Amino acid sequence: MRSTRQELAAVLLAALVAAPAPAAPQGPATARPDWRGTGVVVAILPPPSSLHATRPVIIIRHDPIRGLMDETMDMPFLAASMDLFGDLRPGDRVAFGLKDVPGALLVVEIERLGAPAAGRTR
Ligand SMILES: [Cu+2]
Repeated sequence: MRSTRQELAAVLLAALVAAPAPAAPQGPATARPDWRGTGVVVAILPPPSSLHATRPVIIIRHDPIRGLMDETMDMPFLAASMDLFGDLRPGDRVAFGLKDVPGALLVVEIERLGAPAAGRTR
């Protein structure tokens, strides 16, 4: 879809200019989210992936995020560490927090809402 392609491009661009993520996993307390949203996990891509060479990427079909994006869309977000994702799998409904950093939106916290997705396939 057009908006998804544009956002993919935006993430790739952002990846070029974004400062390196802090390596130390200090936890979400050190990174208060600027935005909070809900949605469904579409894919989790450990690095290296086609979307980023060194950072984990999660694609979330996010609900409208008031004040940020009014549409539901599939959108990739960068994360500092795969540890953030725990045992999340595609199909899981999640609540997440985003940190607005120069040129990118980072997922800084994410949790499953309700039971794991039914019929998950690895
Ligand atoms: Cu979006």
